[in-house]
Amino acid sequence: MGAIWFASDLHLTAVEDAVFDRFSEFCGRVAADRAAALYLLGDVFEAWVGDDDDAPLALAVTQRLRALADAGVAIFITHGNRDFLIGADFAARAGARLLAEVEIIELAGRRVALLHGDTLCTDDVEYQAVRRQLRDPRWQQQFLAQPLAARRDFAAQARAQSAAHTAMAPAEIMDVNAGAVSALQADTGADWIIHGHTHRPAVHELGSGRRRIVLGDWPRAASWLCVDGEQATLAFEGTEVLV
Ligand SMILES: [Mn+2]
Repeated sequence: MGAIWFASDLHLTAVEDAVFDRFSEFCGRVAADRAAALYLLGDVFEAWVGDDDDAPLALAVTQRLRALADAGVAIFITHGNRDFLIGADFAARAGARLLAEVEIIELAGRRVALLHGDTLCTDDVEYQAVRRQLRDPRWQQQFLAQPLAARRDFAAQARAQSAAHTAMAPAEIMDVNAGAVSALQADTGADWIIHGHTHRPAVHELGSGRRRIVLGDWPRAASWLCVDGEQATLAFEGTEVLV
């Protein structure tokens, strides 16, 4: 069986951007590896305003993922806090499956919990309140009913507000809450937790062989976890470490 690849927080903004080239290269690598699966754990896009988005970026990412899917790579997408509006239409076109907020998979005999990671950042009370509003199906329905141009304006505004909040909030509340991690671990019985969102790539030992693996953000450098049989490699900030 081929390797299983994980990535998150690509925060793609435009095809002209260098990060898109990084993503394209990565797709080539995953294809050449004859990977079994690719898990994208949220914030592939810096913003997603609806599956009817006809911007060149949306089309280009659809093509890249579809090519992988056609080559036999199973593709899975978790919603991030930026691209939580990715829907069934996009997934179908890209040949991908949308995952639940927390998904449990088995990986080399381990029980693994996959999630974007924002739900673990419970110290950021202001963010969690905004999140509740944005995940409300009625809000989403109303938003998606607006013309594409209005949705793009809203997304640009939300990004500016989010950037201002990130700049103002104390660093520690932007990271995961230890209690939230313990609760997830207890609820799922996971040996490994894999997530992104915090842009703090690392391997945290949770005791008794349990681990929390955090993927890095792509505007800084390509970051991925590759699990190939017994071997797992985490790449971030230009280095690769064995997990
Ligand atoms: Mn995020």
